[in-house]
Amino acid sequence: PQTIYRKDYAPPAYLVETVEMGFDLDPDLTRVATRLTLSRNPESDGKSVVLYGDGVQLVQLRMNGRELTRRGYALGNGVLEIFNAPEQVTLEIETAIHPALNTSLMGLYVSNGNFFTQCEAEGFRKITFFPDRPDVMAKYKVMLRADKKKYPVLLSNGNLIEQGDLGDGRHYALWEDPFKKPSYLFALVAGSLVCQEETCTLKSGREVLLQVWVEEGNLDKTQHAMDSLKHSIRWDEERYGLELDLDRFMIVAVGDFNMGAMENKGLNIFNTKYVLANPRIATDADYAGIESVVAHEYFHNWTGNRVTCRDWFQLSLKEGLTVFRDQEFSADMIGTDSGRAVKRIEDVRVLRQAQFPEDAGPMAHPVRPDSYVEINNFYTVTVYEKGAEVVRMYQTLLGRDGFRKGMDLYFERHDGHAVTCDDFRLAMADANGRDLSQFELWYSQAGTPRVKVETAYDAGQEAFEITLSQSCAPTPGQAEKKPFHIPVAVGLLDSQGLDMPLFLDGSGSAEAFTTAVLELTESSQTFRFKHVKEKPVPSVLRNFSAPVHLDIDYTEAELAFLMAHDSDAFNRWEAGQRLAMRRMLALVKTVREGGQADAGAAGPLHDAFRATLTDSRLDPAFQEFALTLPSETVLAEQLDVVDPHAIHAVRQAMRRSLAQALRGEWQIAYQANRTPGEYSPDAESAGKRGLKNLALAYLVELDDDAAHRLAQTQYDNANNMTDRIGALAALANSSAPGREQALARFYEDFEQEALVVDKWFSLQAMSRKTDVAAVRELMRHPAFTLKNPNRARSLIFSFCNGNPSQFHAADGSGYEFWAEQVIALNAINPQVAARLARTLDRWRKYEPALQQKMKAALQKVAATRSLSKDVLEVVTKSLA
Ligand code: HT7
Ligand code: ZN
Repeated sequence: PQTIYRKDYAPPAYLVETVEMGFDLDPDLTRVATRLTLSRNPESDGKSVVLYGDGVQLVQLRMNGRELTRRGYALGNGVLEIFNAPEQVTLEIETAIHPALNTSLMGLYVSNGNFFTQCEAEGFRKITFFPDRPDVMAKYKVMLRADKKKYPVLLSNGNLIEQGDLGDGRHYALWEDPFKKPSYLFALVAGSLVCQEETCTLKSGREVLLQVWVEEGNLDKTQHAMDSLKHSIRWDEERYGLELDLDRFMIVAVGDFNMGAMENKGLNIFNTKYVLANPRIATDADYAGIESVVAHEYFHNWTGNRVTCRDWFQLSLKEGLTVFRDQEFSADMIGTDSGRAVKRIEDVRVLRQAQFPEDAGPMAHPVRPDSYVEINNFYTVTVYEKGAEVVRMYQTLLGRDGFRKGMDLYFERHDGHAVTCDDFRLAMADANGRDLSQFELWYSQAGTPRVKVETAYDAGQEAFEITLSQSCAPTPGQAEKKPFHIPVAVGLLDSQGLDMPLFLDGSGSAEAFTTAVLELTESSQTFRFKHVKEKPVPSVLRNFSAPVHLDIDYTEAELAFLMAHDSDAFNRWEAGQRLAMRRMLALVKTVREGGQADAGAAGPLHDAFRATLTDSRLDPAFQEFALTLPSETVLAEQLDVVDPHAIHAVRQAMRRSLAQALRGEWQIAYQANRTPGEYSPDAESAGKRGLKNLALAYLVELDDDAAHRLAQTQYDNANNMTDRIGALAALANSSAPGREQALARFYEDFEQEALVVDKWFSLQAMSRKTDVAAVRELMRHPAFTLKNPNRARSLIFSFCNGNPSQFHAADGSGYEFWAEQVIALNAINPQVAARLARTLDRWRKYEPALQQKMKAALQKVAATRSLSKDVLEVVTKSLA
């Protein structure tokens, strides 16, 4: 397959002004009539109109009123080229498509009898021939016609202009979107749906209609999504002065969806997982996920839709920025300082768990990639989460006010246009009178930089020096890296654990502050603090001020001290993680050398954990994170050769020893954090439930009768899904006599709720008791299907990515299973298959015996006939 390069970007030869579409909707054969008005682009000297089509049948093609013969155009490899077209062109295109056969869930497809579209990134070309690229922005008018009984609701972008009967049992609706948009933001929905609607008065006084559309029977699960939407609207007005520009904003939930949600202009389409919630079916994490995804899609209306991407290499322009905005929104919704810190910890955990490994593997790519084979493979944690970190660094460097000035200038310059990551950076620089040219390297260089910290204290001079040195390992195609511009936030703690006032030499500021943002721009730099009265303990990279690995030598005593005293909550958490990590890595080494995973000697860690667990001043949500050991994936990242079984054994031993040593404290925490009464998903209650369920999970590690009874009682008495699933997960990992019965009962109680059945599959897939054979058995369950992405993810992905000790079975049976599923999914849904294909991309990091078996599984997939370019790109790059 062809590789597309960023350097080859050329503006389109023709721009589209208006798009009029007529859909005659039928699941078996839908006809689409499209009329485009185009004009030659003064920025291009091309003379051909270039349209893309993917799997669509061309029924008719007319230019300026005349049918085009095969001499006037060429059609091949998904490209329709009309040669020597005049300056102004009207094209009439008729296509035929087959929505019911479309299992890729891209373009127009059918889910549970209703029609939906998904056009990002290149799905519009599965509907009609079109210059389907984001720098072609046009105004759309869309006529939908369909059977009135089966499809009473007909929705598209913008405003409803007209609707009525067609007389033959069919009806129509005409929609007009007043804003220019790229084709990837086009959407239609047709079917039997119901909605919750509310009006909302904007700051300007304008009234808008908000709707959340779902299948019948789900109206008792839409309130949280609606509330989240209203909060998002308010927040964007207040924080960025950005108002909703439409009179009507719709969210529609669909059960078959490749990703989380899609920001189509005025008609957001969502995976049901990110809309439907009530206490019976949704956990605290689900509630938080809905709030952040609703916000994310809403925020795209400005960062993505009003200002969009010039080409798909710029994807992070909208995604990194919008993730940053949704992260800040969620933090503000919690409202407390400790809540903000917990949110930051959560986000950094995702980064370390998923993005750092990606950045160190064969699929590593810059935030703004240089090439791709299949753009769908680049909706990655690097583009999204590292992209958000890059945006956050502007705010760290420029301050909140400076960042806001940059945002204002960005919209002033680029509203209504398709632009690049450079345009965003220049807006930030110009609005603040700063030179941010070196900052560009965050977009163009892949890999996670390493920052090494060395310190020296001179008591006589009362000076403390911090030397920061940076490096970055090679990544595919990038052997050498230039130094990044890295903001490193630093504080100094005195012997009481209090922040010292900081006087940074050369800063020109006499004002004392307690956190300094050091700007590391060279390979190595020394920063000198004056008036430092005693030897401090430095707190470095506060609030995780840059997405880097930090090499710093702390003693165990210093880590325990930071864990207890640092005013920066993120670094308090970080100190605990370092302490645990150090102990666990030492044990992994012992196990690898044939020793026992004896975690009993972890005295300082037990003391530090006990102190955190029993400190009643701490926020329970913070305690939960601080008392959770680094994950097996994060541990694996620290090792040159990964032995997943040794890692698993050590983490388990450590959990058991913490359960044993702190048994009484866990029991007290369990009781103290009950949340009796009516369920509420607010952060405070959710934090308590989180800590209580962590206490339960530790206690059940002891696998004794008392713990089994505690879990069983919690299961029986739960009035919400968080507590129910917390208890069930604990039971599923135990040898409790009631384990099987609880699992069976859970299924019976919830078999009508697809999202809960997903949880049931997922929980079993990730249980330590579930091996490959058990997963195969679960696949035979009548509720299992590979065709629904949520269901495939709940069982297959959960097992392959979330159950390392079983997936990496020494006989390679997990890898054989993985290959079979990638191949099966490839035929159904290449995008989902390619996601699963990523599971083995770090095979070279594993111990040789496993490596060999992983390689064989990858080769098996690579050798499969009719492999999609999605999967082919992943396995080829993995094997390279
Ligand atoms: N911008 C949306 C991306 C998306 C997507 C991409 C490819 C295939 C299917 C998809 N569904 C959604 C989601 C977002 O980041 O907001
Ligand atoms: Zn997005």
